[in-house]
Amino acid sequence: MPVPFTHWPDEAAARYRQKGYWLDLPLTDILTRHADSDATAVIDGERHVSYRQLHQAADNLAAQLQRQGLKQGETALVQLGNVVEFYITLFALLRLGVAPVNALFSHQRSELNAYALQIEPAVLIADRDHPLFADDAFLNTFVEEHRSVRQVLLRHDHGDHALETAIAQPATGFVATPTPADEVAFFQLSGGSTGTPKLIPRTHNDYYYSIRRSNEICHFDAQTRYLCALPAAHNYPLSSPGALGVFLAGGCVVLASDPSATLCFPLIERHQINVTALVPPAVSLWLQAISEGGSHVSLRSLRLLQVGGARLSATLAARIPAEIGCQLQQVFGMAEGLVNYTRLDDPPERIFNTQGCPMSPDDEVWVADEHGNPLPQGEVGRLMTRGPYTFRGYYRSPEHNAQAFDANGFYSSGDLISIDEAGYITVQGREKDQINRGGEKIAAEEIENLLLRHASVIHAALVSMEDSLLGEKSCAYLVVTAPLRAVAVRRFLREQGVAEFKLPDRVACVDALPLTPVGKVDKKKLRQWLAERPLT
Ligand code: AMP
Ligand code: DBH
Repeated sequence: MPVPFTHWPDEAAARYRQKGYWLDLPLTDILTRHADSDATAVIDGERHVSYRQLHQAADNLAAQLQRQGLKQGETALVQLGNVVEFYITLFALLRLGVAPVNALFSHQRSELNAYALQIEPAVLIADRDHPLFADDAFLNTFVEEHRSVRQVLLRHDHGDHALETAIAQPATGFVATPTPADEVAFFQLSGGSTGTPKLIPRTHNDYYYSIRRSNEICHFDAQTRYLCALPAAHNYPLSSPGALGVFLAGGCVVLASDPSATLCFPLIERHQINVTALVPPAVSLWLQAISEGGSHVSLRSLRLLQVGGARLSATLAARIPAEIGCQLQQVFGMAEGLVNYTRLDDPPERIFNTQGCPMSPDDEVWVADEHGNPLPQGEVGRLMTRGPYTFRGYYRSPEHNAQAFDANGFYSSGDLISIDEAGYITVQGREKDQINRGGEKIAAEEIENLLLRHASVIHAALVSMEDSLLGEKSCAYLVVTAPLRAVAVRRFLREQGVAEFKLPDRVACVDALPLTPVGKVDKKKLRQWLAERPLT
């Protein structure tokens, strides 16, 4: 049984095939086409892994999982950081036709449980280096609560569960069983705006096209040496063009566990990195490190710096070529599909001031007013889009889909944008109830629900506040029955098992939350309060 998802209408699918966007090839073609190459595909610390070895390792793992009874149409929950095993596992599961959710390494109990509840995974693949899996306490509860899980593999495990052992078993007689190219290959994670994190089904056809087209625009080729310093599972460093773009082109991916200058600068010099992808706060920290002059490392090999995930100010943008000495590319994308790039030959003003234009000629993007009607060119309104690699529905979320899509299948991303006469987009704001903390998205409702579990909390509202480094941080406004300090609130949330970046940066206890005329919490007013009376 294939994983259920919202298909594109037949007419659209036929058009995308006819135009050569959908090739009916599995995503694993990205790797199998290089199966005989001894060029280095991944550098992870001191480990250099060739394409041949990567391909072999993925098949070994796939064969081992197949022998243990894993089948096409099943799902997997994976949590691996920026390590070569992440790509080995991804390709292994794709070869088997098992669709993974790749949780971020920063995710904790709450997120993993929410994903597992939705996909009912047959296998869990995680890492002993993650605090959750350092001992068996969480693992035991997890397999107890999620009865679908038949198999557990752990990186850096010394016992029966070792992922490395499974990867080392030769894949004799293995026959790959990928899902059909127009079925779900894996799930992407949405930044979300609802109580439960939403999953985005991505097919081989749509994802492969987005990667191929990204490579054309970003000029990735066999000489590309890409530093992956953002979370490897995230859509941006995975597919825009990201590591999968590099593999398709036959280049080399170098892994870094975080985007700090201390870690990344020496890697850039040592491995002659020529392209990388950052979020705006990391750019600020890189510029600071350069201006402090403490680093004697040369970044001369770096030719292209992609910046996306959150709004980049024009001031910061202009400092990139001037102070880092490389070209800037703005990337405005979403795990749901649509990705916009400034083009490499765009004039500097366009690169500094816009978030680029859609990558595909068949991306349909327009701007809607609050009633869903099209606005004249240049005006600010809601981004509406559909196209050859933009999904048609969140996994098993009919109520939410009814709101997120219009009757013609256009997805409303919750971003407020304007489009100029050349078709370039500027992100002007956001309508969705989400905080973008330096590229890490927080769904307000998810945290509010957790806050309401606290015995002293009667009402809770999470809103964004301006921050000079991260762009936005989060502030929790609480109505309480007994005084609550910020440390206690954060401790409570940590105990609920939620990712650290989602903990409120500030907490304010108030007598009542402001309401709109219809009685909803007035978040605009709350943000106004914050701007007028910044909390210390
Ligand atoms: P996600 O749903 O987690 O994939 O996050 C996608 C969202 O990130 C978009 O809808 C935007 O709100 C935000 N985003 C991504 N790239 C940019 C960018 N370059 N500028 C402003 N916002 C961005
Ligand atoms: O923020 C994002 O989700 C994002 C940013 C840039 C993305 O998914 C992408 C490029 O593909």
